[in-house]
Amino acid sequence: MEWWVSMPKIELHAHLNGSIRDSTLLELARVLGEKGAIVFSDVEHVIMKNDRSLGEVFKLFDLIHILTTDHKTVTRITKEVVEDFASENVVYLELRTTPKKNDSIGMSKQSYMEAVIEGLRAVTAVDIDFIPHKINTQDSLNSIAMNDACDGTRRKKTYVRLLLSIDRRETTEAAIETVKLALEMRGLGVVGIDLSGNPDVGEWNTFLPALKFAQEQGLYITLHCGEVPNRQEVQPMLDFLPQRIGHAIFFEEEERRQLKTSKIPVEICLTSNIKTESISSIDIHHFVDLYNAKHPLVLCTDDAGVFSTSLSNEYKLASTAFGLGKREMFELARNGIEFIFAGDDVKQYLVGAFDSAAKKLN
Ligand code: 6MZ
Repeated sequence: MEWWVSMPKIELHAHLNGSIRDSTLLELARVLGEKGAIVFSDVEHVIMKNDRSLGEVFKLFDLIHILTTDHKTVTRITKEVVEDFASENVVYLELRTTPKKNDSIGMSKQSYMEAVIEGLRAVTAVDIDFIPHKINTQDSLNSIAMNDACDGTRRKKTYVRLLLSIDRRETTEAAIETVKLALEMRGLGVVGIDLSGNPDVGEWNTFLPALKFAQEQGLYITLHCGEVPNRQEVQPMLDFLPQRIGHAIFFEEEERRQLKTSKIPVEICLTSNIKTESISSIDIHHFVDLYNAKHPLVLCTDDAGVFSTSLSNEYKLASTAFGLGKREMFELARNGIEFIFAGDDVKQYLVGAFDSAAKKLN
């Protein structure tokens, strides 16, 4: 496992509230239990349950949101989630979360996101770079050179960028509000929009106006696409030409052909797909077909907390299940640089970070 942890990695599909440590969820549940807001023994086994259907996963999210939705807790979980990814050498993290509004505690979508940003600022274990700024290429190369020269004495650095999620339960107006917020928060590391939530709920046309607006304004877009069979949706989603899609499981032959022609990168979440039984067995996972076709792919965790996984574990799993060696897995991770929603300066830094790791790991 150690090798998979020390390999630099890029995480592009991680939901904040799905990535919380079990220990934190249990602690939050205990506190709410003591206040009489919930019955701790009722929720304990729900949190600790291992395998869940996709439907059960969304029920769990409703519970998690009860436990986490106050500003202080949002800040805490953000800090912990980022530290956990950084501790396994994730050098670039795109974290996505659904901005939430809760009048009873004075929370607006904006104040929710401010609490997230507060969490990024609170990270102490590593240097977090989340504010986009123009650094020239020479600076970037110098910074890698310094990293190498100091060899371990310099603090580790992780880039973080944020995606705002539109939940499929939301109305068109609510979705547009999220896009407007993303535009306002561009200077604070928000780079794009994600469409997620229970795939059995809502319709593509409800979100299309908000997504079009986001696209026109130059925000990057990633869509959960084909997580359940839905013939009305996959085609229009591909026609929309998002910068990336997540999952891409239930595709008809023609849709898979269109995907391959379009070269839209796919965020692959192996453990999530297996645990929710969207895919019955790993050896029939579409990773193999797409990988063999040299389609752009990136391995991701989806919900590291909910599915008890980590990005290192996803790489190890793919290596074992598909018979790929460390060199191929390293290349796969490195190829992710091309699909990140960040500028050339960040890409340049990451190329340097992978080059320098390659020297040490080989
Ligand atoms: C679709 C998912 C998901 O946004 O509250 N989410 N949406 N498919 C999945 N596959 C398992 N996993 C998570 O994080 C939790 C939210 O992310 C979305 C759901 O909308 C969930 O409520 P945030 O931080």
